[in-house]
Amino acid sequence: MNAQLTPAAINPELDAFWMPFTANRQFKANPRLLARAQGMFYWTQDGREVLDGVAGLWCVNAGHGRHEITEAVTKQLATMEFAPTFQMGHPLAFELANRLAKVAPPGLDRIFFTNSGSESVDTALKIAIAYHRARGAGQRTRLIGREKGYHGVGFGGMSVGGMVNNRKFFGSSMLPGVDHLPHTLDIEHNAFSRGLPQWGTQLANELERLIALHDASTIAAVIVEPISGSAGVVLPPAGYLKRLREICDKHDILLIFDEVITGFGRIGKPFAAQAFDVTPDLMTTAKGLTNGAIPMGAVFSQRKIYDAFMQGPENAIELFHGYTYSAHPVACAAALAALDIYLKEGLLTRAASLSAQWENAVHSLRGLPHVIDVRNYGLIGAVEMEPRQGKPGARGFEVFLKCFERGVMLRQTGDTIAMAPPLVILPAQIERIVETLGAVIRETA
Ligand code: PXG
Repeated sequence: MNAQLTPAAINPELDAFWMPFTANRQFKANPRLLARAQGMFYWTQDGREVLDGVAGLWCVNAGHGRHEITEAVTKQLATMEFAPTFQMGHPLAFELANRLAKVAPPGLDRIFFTNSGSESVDTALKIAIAYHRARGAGQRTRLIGREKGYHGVGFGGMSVGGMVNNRKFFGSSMLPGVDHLPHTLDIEHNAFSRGLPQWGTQLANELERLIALHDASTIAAVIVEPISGSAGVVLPPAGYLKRLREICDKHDILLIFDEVITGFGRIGKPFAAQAFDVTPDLMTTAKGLTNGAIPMGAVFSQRKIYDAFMQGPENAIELFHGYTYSAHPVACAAALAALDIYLKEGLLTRAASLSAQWENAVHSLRGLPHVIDVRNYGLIGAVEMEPRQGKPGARGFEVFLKCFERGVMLRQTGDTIAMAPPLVILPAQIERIVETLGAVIRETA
């Protein structure tokens, strides 16, 4: 009976896996299966070598197959595969939090563990609301996100997010009391900016308008990505994040940086907060935390926020929130090993020394057919192409696919190609990424 209801499968062995954020039918008709990885490369199931231009999915910052992580994980699995962190603890959780606090932006030295970026975001939003309540400002429950923002797929992150496809299918199931700042992508003023765009700092002042509309006394937090990746790489205009910080300070509103992509060295400092010299109250991370090896996220909190919860009877739970796998011992082992590699090899700042070459390389694509913008910062790059008439995303997908067929894996969002290679990339590999992408764009109508 099922067979009559569903179209005949081309690859029945691929049927059962409902793939995330994927055109399932298109993929299963022409699958791209990765089987092995080492260093800067993947190998497909049929043995083809593919240069990884996007660090897996913005997470494998130290490159693939790091034996230090494998060994730490293997050892931890053999020693103690699981331990609860509700009313119990294990040493690696405390060690990891202490070590992370040392590389964190100033004051962000209280750390809550999660299993993903989405969980980190929902955790940070809940902490922000509960923090105000703990200080007697329980009416501060509103949240402000931004158009084109991506904060994962939980109900909280979806609600403060601003990518329309991630929202529209879920109807009215959004959190109430959420508003959005305008996004900062302005090709008309800023096309082909090298590094941060100069135009658009004043867009931060829109926060004052939303505050005037709702009154500051109702607003808990503002959440933004310092640089957004998912929406196709959107950069903050110079001075924009500082302005957001000033406005939040003036009105006692918490500022949350979602550093799931920018964290762990992506833009030349451990975190974007340090690169842009703007310190948030809460910072969400995941991805590079374990080099992508084991799922894990972390929310970094200013001490004043943690301290605000530490009141009432000592036997009372201060924050009614957490996950079975918060600070999972195997994830902690992976994160500690990843952090060792990052520090030993200088990877948390390596992007800074490569960024000039990277910038020149990606901007060499300016002037190619259909290219309407090139954006870069640290080891992040994007090339935006004009959409085909009536077929948004088709050109982007074709370019992505041809690059993959020629041995370079990139990310496609609509007609934008995003690049974010492992931070161990060699100069010659930067050239290879850009040469392949350039050749493909030249021959794609
Ligand atoms: N916040 C930000 C800023 C992100 O970039 C998340 C939260 C959610 O993380 P999890 O671990 O729940 O997926 C992300 C995730 C892309 C792409 O194509 C980006 C992400 C995930 C998948 C694809 O750019 N970012």
